[in-house]
Amino acid sequence: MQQHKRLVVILETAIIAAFAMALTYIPHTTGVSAIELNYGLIPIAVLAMRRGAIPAAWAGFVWGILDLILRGLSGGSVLNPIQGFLEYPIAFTLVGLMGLTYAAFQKNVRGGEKVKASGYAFAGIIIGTFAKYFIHFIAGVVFWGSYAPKGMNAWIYSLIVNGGSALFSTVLAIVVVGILLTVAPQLFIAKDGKSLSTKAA
Ligand code: 218
Repeated sequence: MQQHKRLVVILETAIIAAFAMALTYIPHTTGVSAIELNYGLIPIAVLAMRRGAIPAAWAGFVWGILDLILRGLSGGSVLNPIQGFLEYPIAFTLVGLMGLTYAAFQKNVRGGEKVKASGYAFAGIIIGTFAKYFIHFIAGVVFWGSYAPKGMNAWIYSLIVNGGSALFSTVLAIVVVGILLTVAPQLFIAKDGKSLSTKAA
C-alpha cells in the first residue's frame, strides 16, 4: 500500500477506536440489568465497510484495551486475567470480522447496487457482533454464572444477557448504518485510490 494511504488508514483506525470508546459513555444499559446496547459497534462497522477487516480489527483491539483500562478494571468487570483477556482484547478484536463482507460491499456500493451493498454491510455487522458476543456468552457461563438470579441456569442467564445484548446492538447498528448509507454514502467510499484494484498498492 502506498505510504500516504497507509497513514490515512492508520489515522482513521485511531479516530474510530476513540469514537467507539467515547460512545460507551452514553448510558447504554437496558431494563434487564446486564443487557447492554453497544453503540461503539456503529463506527467500527463503518470502518469495516470502508477499509476492511484488518483496520476494523485493530480499531476493535484499541477500543477493547481502552474499555479494559477506563471501565473494566475500575467497574469490576475484570474478574481474573483469563476472563479479562478473553472479554477485552479477544472479544473486541473479533468485531473486525465485520469486514469479511468488505470486498463484496465495496464492489456493490461503487457499482451503485445500494440494496445489495446494504445486505453485505448488514451481514458483516451480524457476523462481527455475533463473534464478540459469542465470547461474552462463553465467558458468561464460565465466569459470570454466580451472578445469575437464584435458581437460574448459568447457560440460560448468559444467553439472555449476551444474546440480548448482541440482538439489540445488531439491530441498532443495522438501522444506523442503513440510514448512513442513504444520507452519507461517502463515509463508506474512500477516495484514496482504487481499494479493489489488483495493482500493487
Ligand atoms: C452474564 C454475563 N455478565 C457479564 C459479562 C461481562 N461482559 C459482557 C459483555 C461485554 C463485556 C465487555 C465490556 O463491555 C463484558 C465484560 C458476561 N460476559 N456475561
